[in-house]
Amino acid sequence: MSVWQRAILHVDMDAFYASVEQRDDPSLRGKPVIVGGDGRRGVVATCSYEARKFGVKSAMPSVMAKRLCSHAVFVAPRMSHYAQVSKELMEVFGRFSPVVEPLSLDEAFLDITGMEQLFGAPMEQAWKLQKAVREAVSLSCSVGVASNKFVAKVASDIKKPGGLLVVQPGEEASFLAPMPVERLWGVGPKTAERLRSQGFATIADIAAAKPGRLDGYGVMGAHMQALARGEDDRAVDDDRTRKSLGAERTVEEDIRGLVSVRAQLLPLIDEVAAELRAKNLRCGGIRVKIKTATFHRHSRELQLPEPIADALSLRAAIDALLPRLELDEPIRLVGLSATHLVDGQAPRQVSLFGNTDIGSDRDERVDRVVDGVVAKFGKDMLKRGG
Ligand code: DCP
Ligand code: MG
Repeated sequence: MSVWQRAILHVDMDAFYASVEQRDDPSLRGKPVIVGGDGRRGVVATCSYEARKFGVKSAMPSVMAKRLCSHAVFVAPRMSHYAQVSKELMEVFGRFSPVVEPLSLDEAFLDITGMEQLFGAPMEQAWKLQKAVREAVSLSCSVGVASNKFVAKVASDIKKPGGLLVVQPGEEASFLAPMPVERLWGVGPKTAERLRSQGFATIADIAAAKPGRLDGYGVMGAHMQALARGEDDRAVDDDRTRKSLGAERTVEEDIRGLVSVRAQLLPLIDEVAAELRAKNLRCGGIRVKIKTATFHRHSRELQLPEPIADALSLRAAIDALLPRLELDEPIRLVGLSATHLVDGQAPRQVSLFGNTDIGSDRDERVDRVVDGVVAKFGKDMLKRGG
């Protein structure tokens, strides 16, 4: 019998935009290729592995990239072309599992639990997927397989490019142990610095932290420790479970940092809350997404202890979620989605948020009154303070 209670595959294309450009123009093959703007204010979206040898990286100013690798060839991004290639990729992924969660144009999680009969052991499935991708689009990808999403994602990254790594069930924690704390989801450069100053250098240190030592990080503390121990029970979120509604906004000038992002999200919260109530729904999760100035998308999701539909609870949930996003790059779009939608009439549990007031019926009633006024007099009549 298989020891795999769950098998999650993470696939991520190698140097995606740059590899597409090298594929389409043979004269670029074997050369350091940078996809991005080469003007004075240009930014590197990505670069070929030949350019990475010189230290060139995503999100680096092009001016600096030129200094590191003066003979690099710059190519302007062709976003709609990459989106088309991405569609072809997702079609290939769909042949390997009915449960596919795309994370961006070039990566996805596949739940391959119980697919051994069809495609063989996880290692074999991963290998077949790499082969199918190469045959369909002539591009290389890296694949990781593990018992959960987090470990699978790290596994796909560790042997790039062209990597294939299967972390056996039970080996998750020892696989992660020697890695630096930045590997943990939600740990950006600032949090990493703080962790190191407190003596946490590796993931093993976080896994072994005594109760209370991570309290200063709020909900993130427990979250980090679970990941560090190789525990992550989030499901692969395919179309059926991803039923959501949301709102997004492109900002006029790029913004950066938590405070600015939060300010952009506040009006979206009211929109989403109003739509939930108008459709008589509550959400069991929220997702915040951002798109950077280089069109890189990234998102974080929070599952709520109970479904909510009022703006105050949504706001509290977003404040819990925001510290988990990487907000250091310039950002051009922010979005908010309400996920895991449930019938708004369903009976409610006793509040699991305790005294924090998330999800209290009173808030929802207040919001309904607001909805009524807005319906009568228009949006600008009422705005929440603070
Ligand atoms: N991207 C971007 N801006 C960033 C990071 C990425 O525009 N800051 C774009 C370009 C990438 C694509 O998203 O080709 C996929 O991102 P990855 O992080 O997967 O990077 P690559 O696929 O380019 O390289 P790797 O081989 O490291 O996956
Ligand atoms: Mg990639």
